[in-house]
Amino acid sequence: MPEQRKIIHVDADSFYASVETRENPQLAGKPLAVGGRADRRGVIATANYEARKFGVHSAMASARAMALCPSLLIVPPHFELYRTVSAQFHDIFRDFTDLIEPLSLDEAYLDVSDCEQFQGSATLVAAEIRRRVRQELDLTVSAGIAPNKFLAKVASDWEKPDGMFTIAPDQVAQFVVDLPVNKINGVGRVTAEKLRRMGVVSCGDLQGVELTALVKRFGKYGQRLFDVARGIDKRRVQPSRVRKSISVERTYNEDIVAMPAMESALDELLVELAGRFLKIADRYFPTKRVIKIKYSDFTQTTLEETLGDSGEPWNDPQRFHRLVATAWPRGAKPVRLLGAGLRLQPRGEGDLDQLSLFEDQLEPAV
Ligand code: DCP
Ligand code: MG
Repeated sequence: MPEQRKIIHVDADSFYASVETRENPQLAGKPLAVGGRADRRGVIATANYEARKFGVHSAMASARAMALCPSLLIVPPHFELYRTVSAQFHDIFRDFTDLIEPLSLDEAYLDVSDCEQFQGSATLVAAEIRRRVRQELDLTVSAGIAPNKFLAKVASDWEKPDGMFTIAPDQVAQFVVDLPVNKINGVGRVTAEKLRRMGVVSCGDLQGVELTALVKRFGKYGQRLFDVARGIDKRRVQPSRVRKSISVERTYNEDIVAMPAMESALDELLVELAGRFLKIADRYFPTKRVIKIKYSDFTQTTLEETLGDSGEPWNDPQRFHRLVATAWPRGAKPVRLLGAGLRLQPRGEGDLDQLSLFEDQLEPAV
């Protein structure tokens, strides 16, 4: 019989915004975002749930957020504080297990299979973690409890904010049948659309597609789709995961054939990359810019450049444009996929002063 794990996925609710509200209680109940200034081309890092009702969300231009919600308050981020709070979350987690895998400052997987408290009930452990976070840190976290990482992460979103949801082993089969495929981590707009065209909307539909067909259509990811559709995910909780790079990429419905279109596609990717990077900027700094191009005939090329140490912003669009302009002629064919990324180096404990640098990055270089 396969080994049964008990995984909890914990995710703080509107994390930066909640911390700011805790520090400054008169912000409570008002639409609030944390981010860069609208008049300086800033972007939103996160918004509280009041602001989300107006359509405000992470990675949105602050100017657009103000247009959607004129009463929105935008406060600047305090990364050192978020990092401290994150360490405090982990102090609480460690009272239950050492098997903790952080995904970002406010998100982590916990493997509590060997935890003996609460007669081994992962649901009761999660409830206790939530209670302690509320009591000791005056913040709320949501939790998902399930036999694996994939389901735990879906579950933590199920009753968000300030909620928890358990998927017991004997409920998995039932749960996945109706689960929309876009809830699968990694299934973005493009993949969801491809699946829809195959008649697949839910994981139940996905179960009806043969493995060979999925692998043919999606490559290695096909196997992953096959497994998660059945609620299977064998990935272990890996305590101290070290990242080496971060990237975003997009496949275009129509191939890109001209440089101006390429540049605006790249600019969009950079906004997304900035959002992703900001979530881990306290722990890593970028060392290289990377671009990836896949041509219409599926051949591909990548090019990277080392970041100068002159304090230049990593997300300088001009530098990314130049990289693409250099790499593209290698193939001189229409482009179907474009990727932008960063090679990363973990920060040492002594690098904290550099954090103030990242406050600027909420205002992308023009
Ligand atoms: N973040 C960011 N840029 C993004 C996404 C997130 O700077 N594009 C930061 C701000 C968030 C924090 O990371 O507060 C955690 O991200 P989450 O995706 O968990 O979002 P929240 O915690 O804000 O909200 P939720 O309640 O949906 O978890
Ligand atoms: Mg969160």
